[in-house]
Amino acid sequence: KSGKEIWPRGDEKTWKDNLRGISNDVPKITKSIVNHVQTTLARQAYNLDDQGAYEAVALSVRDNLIVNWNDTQSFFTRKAPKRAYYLSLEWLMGRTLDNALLNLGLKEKYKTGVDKLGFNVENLIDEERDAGLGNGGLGRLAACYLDSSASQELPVWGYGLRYRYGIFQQLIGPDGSQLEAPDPWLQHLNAWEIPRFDVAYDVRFYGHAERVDNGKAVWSGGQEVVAIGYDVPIPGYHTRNTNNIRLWDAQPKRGFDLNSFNAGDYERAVDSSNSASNITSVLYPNDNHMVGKELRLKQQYFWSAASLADILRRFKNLEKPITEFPEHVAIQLNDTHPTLAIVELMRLLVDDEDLSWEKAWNIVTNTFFYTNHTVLPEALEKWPVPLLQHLLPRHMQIIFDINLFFLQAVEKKFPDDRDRLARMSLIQEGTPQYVRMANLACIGSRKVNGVAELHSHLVRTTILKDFVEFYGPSKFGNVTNGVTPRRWLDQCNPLLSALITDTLGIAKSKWLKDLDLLKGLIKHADDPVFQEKWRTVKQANKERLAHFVETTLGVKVNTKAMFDVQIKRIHEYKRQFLNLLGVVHRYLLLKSMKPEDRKDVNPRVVFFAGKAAPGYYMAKLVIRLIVNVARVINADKDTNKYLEMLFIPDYSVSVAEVLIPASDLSQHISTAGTEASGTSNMKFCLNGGLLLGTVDGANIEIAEEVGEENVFFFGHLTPQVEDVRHAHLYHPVPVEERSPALANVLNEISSGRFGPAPDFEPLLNTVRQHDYYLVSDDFDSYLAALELVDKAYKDKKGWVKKSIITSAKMGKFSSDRAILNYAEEYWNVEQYKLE
Ligand code: T68
Repeated sequence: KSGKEIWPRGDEKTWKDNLRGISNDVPKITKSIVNHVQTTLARQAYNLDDQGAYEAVALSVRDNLIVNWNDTQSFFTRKAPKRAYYLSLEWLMGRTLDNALLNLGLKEKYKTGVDKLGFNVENLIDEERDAGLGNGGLGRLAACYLDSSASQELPVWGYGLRYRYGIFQQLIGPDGSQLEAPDPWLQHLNAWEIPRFDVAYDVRFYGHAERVDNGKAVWSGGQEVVAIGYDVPIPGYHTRNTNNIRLWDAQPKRGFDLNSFNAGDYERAVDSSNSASNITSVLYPNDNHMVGKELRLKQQYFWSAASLADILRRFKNLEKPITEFPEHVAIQLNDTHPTLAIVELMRLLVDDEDLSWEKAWNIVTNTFFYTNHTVLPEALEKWPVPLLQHLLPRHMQIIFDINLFFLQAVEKKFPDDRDRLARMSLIQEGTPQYVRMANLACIGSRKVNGVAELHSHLVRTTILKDFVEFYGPSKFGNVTNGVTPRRWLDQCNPLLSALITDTLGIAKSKWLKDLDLLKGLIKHADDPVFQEKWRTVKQANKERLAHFVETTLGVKVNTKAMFDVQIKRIHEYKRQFLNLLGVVHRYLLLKSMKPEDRKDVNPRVVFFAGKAAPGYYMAKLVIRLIVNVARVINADKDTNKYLEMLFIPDYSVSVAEVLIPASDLSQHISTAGTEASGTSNMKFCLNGGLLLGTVDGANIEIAEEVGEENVFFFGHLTPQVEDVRHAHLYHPVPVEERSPALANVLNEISSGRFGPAPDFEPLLNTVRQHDYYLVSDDFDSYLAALELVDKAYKDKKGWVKKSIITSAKMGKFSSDRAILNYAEEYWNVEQYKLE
C-alpha cells in the first residue's frame, strides 16, 4: 500500500530474471511458435497443417497479450482509479489474431517469422473461427467499445457469458430456406481465453426469502450454481494497455451431495450438472425481440450476480467504506438485459452489508448507467411476476419495495394522477402481472442514454416521457454509437489504410487514434491522381470479394458492376423486402427494354446477407424469396450482364470484413424511427461506400457530417409514420393506387415467376394489407432515390469524389469518441497511461 512493490516470496532476482517480456523480434517469435508446436500442441513440423500452425501462432500471440495484461492489471491495482464495467450479454468479437497482431504492432514481424516456418500469415488468419457470442449491432458495439477503451487507456472491463454455442451457423436449403446448425466454436482450441478456476462465485436460484427486521430478508434453499471466470484480454492499439472481458461459465456446485449418494442415486447426483451448465450453453438468437423463456432469465441473473460479486470483491480490496462505492465503480448496462444487477446490488447492500434502504438506494442510483437500444414495443423486456417470484423470490420483494417508494414519490410530485402512476409503475397490471425492465433500469440508474440523436429524442418523448417529466431532462442523454477504425478500416481494408497514411503524410498510429485527422484527405478529393488511386483500391476490394464469392458459392460476379450491399439481421423493420422489391422492379424494367437500350444501364450486383431468428417466420420467408428471385435473375441471359443478386450465407463479423470494403453503395432503409442507430452504416461510409437510406438512426448524423449531397435519402419521416399507419388501418387504399409500380412487382411474384407463389403470399400480404412498415408508402421515393444513384454513378469522377469526402468526414463515428464521451460525461473515469 505504500506504493512500493513488495516481492511476495522466494528470491526476487530469480523471479525477475525469468519473467518473460514480449516476443518482439523475429527469432523470439519463431522460437515461441515452435515451442508451442512442440510442447503445448504436441505436434511436429512434418505433420503440421494450417490449423495447427494457426493454433501455435495464436498461442504465441496470446503469451504477449498476457504479459501486457498482467502489467496492466497490476498497474491499475496500484493506481486504484475509478473503474467502469460494461455489462453486455453479447460480445460479437469475430476473429482475434489479425486484430491482436495489428494492435500489438507485430504483424510484419510475425509475417516474416511465419514465412520462415513455411506458412503464410494471411492463410493462418483465415483458419480462425469467429467468436460469435452476439446477434448483431448490440453485441458488436460492445466489442468496439472494449477495443476503444483499451486503446484510449481507460480502466474498463467487460462482463458477459461464455456461451458454448454462439449464434447459429446459417445454411441455405434446396428450396432457398434458412437452415440453422449449431456453432460449437469451443470444440476447437480457443487461445484467446484464460480460465480462472479460482475466480468462482456461487449463484442461487429458487428457494424462499423470509423478511426479517429493518427491511432485510434471508434468502435460502433452492439451487446453487457456480460461475467460473474466463478472461479474454483486449489489447489497445499501440499501447501496452490491455483490458479484460470476463466471461462466466456455469458449472454445477460440486460439493458432495450426501443426500443423493446415501439414497444410492449416483446418477441423480451427477445429473445436477445438466441443469447447471445449461445456463451458459447457448446464446438466444433473437435480436430486437423479447423471448420470455425461463432459461434466458436465468442467464441474465447468473451473469448479473457473478459480475456484481466480482466487482464488489475488487472494491473491498480497496478497504474503503461501502458508501464510497460509486466513487470507485461505474456500471454500464448494455440494454435492459443486466437490469437485475440493480436489484442484486440492493440485495447485497441491504441483506449482507446491513445498509439502510435509503443508503443502499443512494449507492445503487449513483453506480448504474443504462443505455437503451430500441423503442420497438416487441423488443422491450417484460418478465412475468410469477416467474420472477419463483426463480428469484428475494429480488421480487425488492422490486415491489422499489416500486412502492418510487410511486410514492411520483404521487407526491403529481398528486391524483392515477394514469401516470399506472404508466410509470414497474409493474404492468394484468394476469399475470409483468415487471417492466426499462422502467426499472431507468429509475435505478444515474443516467440514461440512447444511441443516436433521433433515437435519444424518441426515448425521451415516447417510452420514457413520464420519467423525463419526473426527473427533469438532465438525466437523459445521447451517446451516438461509434465503430473502431482499427478493425473496420485498418484491418479489413489494408489497401485503403495504406493509401490514407501515404496521403496524409502522418503515421498510421496517429490518425487511427484521432480519426478526425481523416479530414486531411479533403484537399485531395479533386486530384485526379489521388482519385485514381482511391478507385483502384475499391476495385481491388471488389476483386477480393468476387474471389470470396467464387470460392464459397461457386458464382462469378461482374466486378465492373456497382456493388450494392445490404447486410444486417433480417427483420421486417429493416426492410430487406423493400430492397428485394426494388430489384425485381429493376429486373422487370430491364426485361421490357430493347437489347440495344440496355447498354446504357449501369450494371449492378446486389448483395444481401444476414441471419433471421429461427422462429421469425416472415424474416425467414424474406430470405427464401431473395434466394428464389436471385436464381431466376442470375440465370437470365438477357439481363444478367446488368443485374445480378446474391445472398451470402452465414453472415458474420469476418464476412462483413470482406463485404464492407468492396461496397460502392450500401442500404440502411429501415422505416423512419425504428432503427435506433445502426453501426454498419458507419463502417461502409468510413470505407468510402455511399449511403442509400431513410432519415433514421445514425444515418441522419452521417449526412450531417459528410454533407447531404453525398448521401441518398428517401422515404417518409419519423413524425409522419404514426399517421400513415393510422390511415392504413382506418382509410385503407389498395396498393394498386398507392403505388402501381409496386402492385405490378407484387403481381409478378404472385404469378409464380420467381418460385412457389402460394408460399410467398403471406409475405406479399404484409404489404398489401396493413403494411405496418410502410413499404408501399416509401416504394416510389425509393425508386426515385435509386435513379439518383444511377445518375451519380455514371459520373465516375463525381462518384469517387463523393466517396473520398464521405470517408474523410467520418471522424465523429470512431468508437474512441463515443467511449470517451461515456467516460467523461457518464462514468467520471479517467485515462491512465501505463507506466
Ligand atoms: C441494435 N440492437 C439496434 N439488439 O437495433 C441498432 N436485442 O440500431 C443499434 O445500432 C445497435 O443495437 C447498437 O446500439 C440490437 O442489436 C439485439 O441484438 C438484441 C439482442 C437481444 C435482445 C434484444
